[in-house]
Order: sequence, then structure tokens, then C-alpha cells
Amino acid sequence: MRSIFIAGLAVLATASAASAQEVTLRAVSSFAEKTTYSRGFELFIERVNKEGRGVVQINYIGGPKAMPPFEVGNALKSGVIDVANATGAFYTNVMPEADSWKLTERPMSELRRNGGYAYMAQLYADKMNAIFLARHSDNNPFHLYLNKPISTADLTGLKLRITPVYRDFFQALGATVVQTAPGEVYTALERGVVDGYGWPITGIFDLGWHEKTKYRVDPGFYSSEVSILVNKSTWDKLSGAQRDILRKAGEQAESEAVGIFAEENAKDTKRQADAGIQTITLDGAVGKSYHDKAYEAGWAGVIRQSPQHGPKLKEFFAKAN
Ligand code: 173
Repeated sequence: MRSIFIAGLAVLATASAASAQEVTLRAVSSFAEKTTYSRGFELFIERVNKEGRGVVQINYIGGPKAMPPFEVGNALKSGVIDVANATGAFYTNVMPEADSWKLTERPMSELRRNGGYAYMAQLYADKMNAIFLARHSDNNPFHLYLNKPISTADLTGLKLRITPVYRDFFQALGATVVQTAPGEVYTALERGVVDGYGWPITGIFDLGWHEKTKYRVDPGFYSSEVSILVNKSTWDKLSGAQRDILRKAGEQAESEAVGIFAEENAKDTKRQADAGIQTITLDGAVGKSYHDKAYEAGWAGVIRQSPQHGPKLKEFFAKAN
């Protein structure tokens, strides 16, 4: 009995000596595996696991099948997971300011220099116990997709699927809104529960929504944000070498985003047309007022939710005029 106990201790000691060298982090994505907004994250994981052999590894648990997307922020904050692929709109319950990334009219490279990134990074540390490692989706506008045509920027009488990204804007144009995770959009369209939905220009093919979509409204608005977050308590325990591997893979993901989405945006725009999705273009003064209303309503929403930080974030993020 006693010798079995001692043998057990020896095994434990060996295991912890090994883990002092190589750490394995648990990761979850808010988007379905192998779809548009998980891809940059999955590439990041591949790079970390290649460069980090013997130093740091990431165990990718999965997407929304592993954890509901609107719970990922809380799980990251509490340390249930160490690494998250998430967009601000999915965790406004934890940190309302996170949804303001969608309103950036300057590239991340500039925000890393002008203080905007540093300001947000502090909020992530304080409010979410998180390190904002890298944004891998940018230069990627959102659009309104519809199954009933419109001829002007008036959404009265339409019921639209939203997340916090679109709420203030679509409501300002008169729509009724219903929030759902991406995984529920197909069924909502199929059953006619909604007349349309908000989503970026890329990714509507991933879950088959093109089969249930008649129109896309142009112009687009905002710029989608999907980012890699690390639990700060986990991060603080990592060695310099472990952090460097994560940082480097993060920098690579962020610096590639603008170029990747330039290509993907063009590809999916054509693919939508080929799939028979018609474009409703609000042009001239109507288009301009639609676009301006998006930013007005978006910033009003951010400032309403965070009177303390919203105005400051607007100074950093909005286009200088
Ligand atoms: O529409 C959404 O689910 C959403 O908010 C989003 C955010 C970033 C990328 C893709 C979708």
C-alpha cells in the first residue's frame, strides 16, 4: 500500500517537472471551426504549436459546439479557458467597450501607435482580466442582408437578426431586432422568423445562408473585429520565451489581416452575385446618410453604455476630419 503511494508521488513529480517546461493552454473559438472568422485563429494556433514545441502549446477545444459564443468572454475572464477567439459584440456583458472596435476607421497599425490600442488594452486588463493579443479581422465591412426589398434607408416593419454590432443602427432606421448567435441564423431565415440579418461581406456561405438570402444592401458599414484574447492570470505566469511565441504569432495574424480581407471581400462579393443575391444600392445622398447614421448610432450606443470611456475611444478610433 505504502509503496504504491510513493510510486504515485514519483509519477506526479515527473509530470509537474515536465509542465514547468512546456505549458499547454486551452482555447475556444466563438465561431464555428474552419469557418471565415475562426481561420485566422486556427492559423495562429498552428504557428504557436509549431514554433512552441517544448515551450508552449495550444489545445484547441473547438467552437460553439464546445461553448456557446456569448459565454466565451466570461470563460476567458474566469480562466475556464486560457485563450479565446472572440468579437467584442459577443461579450458586452463583460466589457461593453469591446463592441467599439467595430467603429475603428484607422488600421490597427495606426491604433498601436496613436494610443488607442493601449487605452483598450488597459480596459481589457482591468475589466476582463485579459490580454488583447491581436486582431485578425479588419478591413471587412458589415452589411444588411434582406429577403424583402427596400428602396430607401427605412427599415420600418422589418424584423432583423442582430448582435450588439447592429442594434443601435438598425433600430435607428426603424427595424425590430432579435439577437441570435450565428448558429441560429439559418433556421431563423428558413422559418421566416426574420426578414434579414446583419453580417460582414464575407462568410455567408460558411453556414449555407446564401440559400435563404435574396438581397444585400450596399454600402457596407463599420469594420469587423475578431481577436485573440489571453487570460491575464495565465499570461502573467508564462515565461518570457512562452510569451514571445504567442506575441509573434499574434503580430503575424494582425499584420496579415488587412491583406487577407481585401482578397476575401472581393471573392465573396463576386460569389454572392454568382449565387443570385441581388444588390440593393443606396447611392448618392441616401447612401451617405445611411453610412453616416451607422456611425452616429454606433457611437451614441458606445457612449451611452460607457460614458466614461466612449468619448475617449471615439477620439482614437474615428477618422480624423
Ligand atoms: O453578426 C455577428 O454575429 C457579429 O457580431 C460578427 C462580428 C464579427 C464577425 C462576424 C460576425
